[in-house]
Order: sequence, then C-alpha cells, then structure tokens
Amino acid sequence: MHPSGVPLSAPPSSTPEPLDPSRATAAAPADDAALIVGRTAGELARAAEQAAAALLAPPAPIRLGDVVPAPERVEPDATADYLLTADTVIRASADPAALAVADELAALLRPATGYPLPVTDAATPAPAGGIALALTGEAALGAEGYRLDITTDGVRVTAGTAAGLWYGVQTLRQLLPAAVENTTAVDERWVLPGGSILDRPRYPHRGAMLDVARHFFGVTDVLRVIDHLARYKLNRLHLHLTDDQGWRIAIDSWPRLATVGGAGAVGDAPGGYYSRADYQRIVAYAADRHVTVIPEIDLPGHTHAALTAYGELSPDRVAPPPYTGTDVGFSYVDPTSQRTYDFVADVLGEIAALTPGRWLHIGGDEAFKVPAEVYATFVERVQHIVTGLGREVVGWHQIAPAAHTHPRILQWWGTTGDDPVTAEAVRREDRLVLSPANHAYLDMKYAPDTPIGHDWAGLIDVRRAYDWDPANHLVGVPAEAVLGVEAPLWTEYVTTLAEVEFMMFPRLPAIAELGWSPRSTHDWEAFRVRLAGHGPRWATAGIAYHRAPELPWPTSAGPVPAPRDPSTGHAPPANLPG
Ligand code: TNX
Repeated sequence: MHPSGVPLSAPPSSTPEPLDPSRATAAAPADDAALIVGRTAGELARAAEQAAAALLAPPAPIRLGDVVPAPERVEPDATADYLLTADTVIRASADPAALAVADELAALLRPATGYPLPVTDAATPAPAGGIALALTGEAALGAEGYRLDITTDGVRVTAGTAAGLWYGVQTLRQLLPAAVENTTAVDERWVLPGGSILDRPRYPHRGAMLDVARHFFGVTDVLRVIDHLARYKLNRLHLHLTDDQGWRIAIDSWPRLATVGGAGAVGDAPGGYYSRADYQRIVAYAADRHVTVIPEIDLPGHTHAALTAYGELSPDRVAPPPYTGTDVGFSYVDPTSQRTYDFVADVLGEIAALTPGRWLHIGGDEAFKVPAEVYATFVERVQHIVTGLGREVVGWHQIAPAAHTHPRILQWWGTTGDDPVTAEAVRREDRLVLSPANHAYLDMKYAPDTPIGHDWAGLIDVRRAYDWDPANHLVGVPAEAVLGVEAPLWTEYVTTLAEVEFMMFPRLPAIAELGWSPRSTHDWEAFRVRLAGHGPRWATAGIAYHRAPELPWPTSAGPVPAPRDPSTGHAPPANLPG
C-alpha cells in the first residue's frame, strides 16, 4: 500500500468492481457507521461502493494548469502526454549550473521511480526524446523565467539562466503524480500532461523568514525548510539569527555571544547555535536551490541575549540573566557607546564574510526604549557599516526615518496599509518587501482553535493569506516600489520542525503565489482547488500541514502527519534531506 492510502497498482479504470458488501462496509469511514441504521440494503450497497471507490480510485490525473504558483501562460495539449520510463535520459546544456539542475532533477525523480535517469550533457550522443534542460540566450524569459514543452516524444525546459531551469524543474515535479514524493520506488505510471507553459515571476523577491532565536532549529531542519521554499519557487530565506532569547551564530571575535547568549530559548527549550561551518552549509544548500540567505542581526533592540554575554554592551554595563519569556521591546545595546559600534562592525563583518548574498538585515524593530533621534543616528551608523562591507541594507520598516542609503529595502510588517513615514521613505527611493502581519505572518493562528501561534494581528486562514495584492497594499506606495513578498515565521510558540511545517502549509504556497504569479491569475476559487491538490504530495513527503476547512481536499489526500508526537512531545521522524 502506498503511504497516502492509494494502492500501488490502482485499477486504471474509474469504474470500480462491485465489491463484497462486508468488505465495502469495513472500508467505509467510521463516521458513516451512524448512517447505516434505517437504510435499505440497496442504499447501503451503493454507499459502500462509493466509499470503496473513493479509497481505491486513482487520484484524478494532473492537468498542466495544476501548478502552484500559477504559471503565467498554460497551453495544454491532451494528445501530447509524455510517459517517463526506465529508459528516460536527462540531458542539459554543457554548463556546470545547468548540469547541476539536471542532477537535482534526477535526484528528485530517482527514489520514487526507481529509474536510473542518467544525466549527460547535450553534446553527448543520447537517444532522442527524454528530458532536456536547455540554456538559451532567450532574453524574454528574464532572470528567472522558463518555457516548458511536453510532447509524447520528450520534455524540454528552456531558460536564459540556471535559475529559470530550476523553476522549470519545480514545475515538472508538480506535474508528476504525488507518488513522486516517495523516498522508495513505487509502481506508478509516471505521466506528464502534454502542452506548453511560459512562466516568469511577478516579483524578484519572494521569501520566507524563520526565527531560529526564540526556538532553535538545527541545520537539518533549516535544510528541509529550504526545500519547502524551493518547491514553491521562493528565492530568499531570511534567517532571524538573534533576539532576546538566543544568539544563534558563532562570532569568532565575540565568542560568548553564541556560547553564553545561545544557551537558552523560550521556556525550557534547549538552546543552540550554528557554527561557522553550519551556517556555510545552510548558505550553500540554499544557493544550490537558487535561494539566497538574508541573515538578520536584530539591532539595537531585541538584543538581550547579546547583553547576557557581554554586559559592556548594556546601557548599565551589567550583564543581565537570560530571558526565556515572550515579551518584546525591553532590551537595547547602548547606542551612545563606541564599544557597541565595534561590536556591530565585528559581527556584521564576520557574517558578511560568510554570506555571498547581497543583503544584510539589521532588524530595527521595537526598540521602544531608545529615543527617536538616538535611534535614527544609530541606524545611520549601522547602515554605513553595512555599505562599507559592500552589502545592501534591509531593515524592518521602523528604520524608515533614518537617513537614506541607496539602495535600501524596508520590510513592511504593519497591519493598516497606511504609513506615511514608509511612503515618504519610498519617495526617497527605498524599496519595499511586504510582510503585512495580518496576511503574511505564519505565526498567527489559522482559527481560534489552532493549538499554537499568536493572534495579535488577527486569525489568518488560507484565504486571508491569499486575498491581498502586494501592488496596492500600502497607501501612497507605487507598484514599482514593491520588490516582493515575504512570509515570516516567528517561533515563540513554534517548537518543532513539524510545527514549523504545520504553520507554513498551506499558507506559504499562498504567499509564494502572490510573489510569483501574474495578478491576472488571481482567483480564490481556482486557487483553493489547485492548492488542495497538493495535500497528497505533502502527506507522501511526510510534511505536516493544517487541513484547512476552506480547501476541498481530495479523498486521496491521506493521513495528515501530526504536528507533534503526543507520546514524546517531539516531531515525528521526517524525511530529512541529504
Ligand atoms: C513582532 S514583527 C515582532 C517579533 C515578534 C512578532 C510575533 C517584528 C518585526 N517584530 O519580535 O516575534 O511580532 O508575531
């Protein structure tokens, strides 16, 4: 039996064999037992037959348009389905980055198909057909776009860049049956629906944030989160590395930041931190998946953990005891002390040296105890340090009043859609990434009965995560100033990888669609069906998710992995990457 409850060799016909009524009754869902009383034998037989059919029928075939995020243009051709076989060969342009994407495609498909899927470069003679990944100079596809052509004879992904090929591969993956998510070989017809897709992202910045400070998540957890981002064509992972409850990255020049400042977490949870090698592993794994890591060192507030390690940074020069609560806004490094700026320069210098990406996030939120003018001066000096390192500044939108540095990204997390200070900063050429807390915050509860999460920005069901438009969200901010979207996951109440997944799915794909898909495709009714179709994929991949009542989950969606194992309090074992 397939883990999602679908038999391995499902009958090809959708008309089920009539069943022995005793077997069929046993197959009916338990809830239906109450309905048995008072029904005729014929009605019972028919109900049992339907219930059995739902369990036995193969999932509906995947259509070319069933992709999340929705592609820009889809032209199905029902006569052109392609069948992947044990003889299929993957060929890529003779370019290391294109071949790396081909290797990744093979690695994605080999476990479940059991096929060898050899990868060769296009110059190597190979049988016609198969899957080809072609790097071309097609400028119209842009930095991340791709074209996908599926015919009976073969599959071709065309792009101007390796990133484009990568996104084409993510689309291919979604077009194969959900059984492709298995980690061991299953018996399945690996059909790809025929036709063509032309696809380019709406925004260049499509991200998610993971708060590893309130609760610490180890390297393998973060790698798995990167896989989740990549599946949905997100290209930025913002790591919130420091906060009051924990400092999570080793800094050679200030070693107690990690060893002392990283010892704890919210509540009695274990602490932890990334060594330089750990962090580099995360950055490299992300880069292989066309995801850029944006590290955040939150300043000048949210710094209690740093103060526990180095009292000299504190306004009163006294190291406080660790903080394990969930309040915000009480801590700050002394903005009037030169020692603080030495600390910032050392920390950002070491982080920059380990981070190939363009951006350093300097936080800037909720420094309630620092007077406005002192705060602005502090931010300006820190911005200067960032630009001196050859990096670009990202900050929460509170840094807007600080003098402008070009280029600079403000990350908007407000809930009103109306902030004249941010709009004014945009007039001075700041650019915006939108994370409105009442739509994009993955730490908000879905519903009143969601077992974990905040609700200060309201409840965010899947529809609320999806139903807003980044282009006109903020009053006085023109569409051109918006670089994209980001979904932050704060972890005061999120303690395991499975809980991370439960809060991300299905809302992360909703935000991903806002970041990638043209507005013309925006349609809740169509989206909820497409998204629900991914339930069987998540179930098969062992990804915990919220079975949101507003989505029409297919009957083959399978059991939902539990967010937390009640016997141990820990996440169930997951399929960890690499
Ligand atoms: C506000 S939004 C914070 C975080 C909290 C979060 C909880 C922002 C930049 N700061 O410190 O974790 O709310 O939802």
